[in-house]
Amino acid sequence: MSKGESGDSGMSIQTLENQVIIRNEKFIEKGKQLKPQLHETIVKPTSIVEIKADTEVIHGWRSEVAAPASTLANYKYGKNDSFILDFGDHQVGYLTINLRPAGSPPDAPLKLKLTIGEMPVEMAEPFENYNGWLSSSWLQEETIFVDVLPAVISLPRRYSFRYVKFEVIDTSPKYQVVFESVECKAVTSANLNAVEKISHQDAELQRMDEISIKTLADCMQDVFEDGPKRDRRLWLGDLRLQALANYETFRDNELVKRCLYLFAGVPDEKGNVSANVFVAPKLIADDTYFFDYSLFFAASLHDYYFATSDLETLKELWPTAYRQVELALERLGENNILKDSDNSWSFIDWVEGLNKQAPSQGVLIYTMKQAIRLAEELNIPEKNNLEERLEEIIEATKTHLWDQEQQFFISGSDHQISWASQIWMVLAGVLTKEENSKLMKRLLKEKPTVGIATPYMYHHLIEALLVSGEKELAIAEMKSYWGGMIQDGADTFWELYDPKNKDFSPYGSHLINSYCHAWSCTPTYLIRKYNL
Ligand code: RAM
Repeated sequence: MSKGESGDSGMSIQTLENQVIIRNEKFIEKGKQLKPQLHETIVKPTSIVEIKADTEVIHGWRSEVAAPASTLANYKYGKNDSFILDFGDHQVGYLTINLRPAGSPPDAPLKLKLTIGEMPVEMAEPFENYNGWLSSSWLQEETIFVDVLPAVISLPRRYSFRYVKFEVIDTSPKYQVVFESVECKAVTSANLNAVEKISHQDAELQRMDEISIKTLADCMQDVFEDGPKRDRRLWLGDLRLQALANYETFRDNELVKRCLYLFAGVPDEKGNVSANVFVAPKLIADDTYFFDYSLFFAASLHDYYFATSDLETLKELWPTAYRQVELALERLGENNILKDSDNSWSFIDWVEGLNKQAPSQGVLIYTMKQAIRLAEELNIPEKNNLEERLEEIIEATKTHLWDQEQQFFISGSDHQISWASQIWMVLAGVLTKEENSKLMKRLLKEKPTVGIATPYMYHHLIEALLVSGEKELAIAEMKSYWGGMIQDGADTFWELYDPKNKDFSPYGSHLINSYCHAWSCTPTYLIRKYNL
């Protein structure tokens, strides 16, 4: 049974009361064996900064250098004093603070508050005011009591940040503290030396490539995390895009393999793989299932196989991939069109009011084609069944979802025309290349109101333009979107970005957004794969 609690965006949180998981210990063990080593680097802050209100910049807050970080130990801090350190770039890691007292012997503990953030806004807007629908516990902060000084404090939690605010809540009237040093032990499982450097003649694309790689590296931990600040876990939709970017850069194929085995290790009783898994305290499938994300298991296996030619893994994981397609086909009505229901059965994008029917039908066709390619490699009879079904489904899609008069795909009982529907139908190759190109141009010109909310869906827009042969348009869109993020100060690419509404968050507050997010890392894939 499934219950839902609605968030602001109309998507609902899924909770299942009687989720049954069939653990495949062999797969789980394989996933475990592939656990990566983390590489550690010590990073020091670059500056002491002040955060200034500025209506011209994103979120209304700008960081301004006040002094080099090397001068930190020149200052003494007492009750109600504070300062902010800038580490110069995005970091994922563990903080160590080296402190000594100044003045009389410390006659009371030091009470210190830390606020750790990826963006200036996190330093400026109090977390107490946060009222979004995701847990406030994702906001990174600590209150520490230090009984004995001098002290070296190594904080146990891993943070994702560029800025750290130190607020001395109290020392005592008799002493102050000096921060001798602060450093971060940055961690990643990515091997930066494995990436082939490119020097693009277009500086903007070069910068986009570099930031994408940094974004991907910071998300590459024990697994491909979606965001090292939030949700810090393995999501299938994110994995698919990370893996594609990885094949063009780090080529850490073992990490992709590990993630595939982890998903395949914990299906439900029907064989459905969940939208995301937790890896601690042990491998646990979340009780969230999305139509599109489950199918992306097949897509991710397809991409993995064609990147690695690892036939053994393909053979072992094929039944899981095929099962996702079988289950997806069960959702088709008699007319071979997916049954629509409330908004959260399929993810597609965070855009408000998006009907998921047509874009999901596109995802189904797209992944069926990939499954057929895999069946072909395996030389198995499933190929013919899939091909027959595919033909009927494409036929039905053209008959029921293509609106001849409006020249757009429509979705749901309200015949919604969304960007997502056109994009997924183009990626699915329902129409010819020429028709796709016309459709994409019409989309960019007419700009239907149900648009795009995430870099995730933007990735698909760019790829849809590329497969329709519209390279110039793809580059222009990439530059205005990811380029816009860079202009707005991105060190790593963000989970959400709406150039027209830069405070946008589907969670009710931009404070909880993730500013280093897996699904935003794909410009490097697009640039390298399509020779942009
Ligand atoms: C959010 C995260 C995650 C994504 C899901 C569907 O919670 O951004 O990356 O995959 O949505």
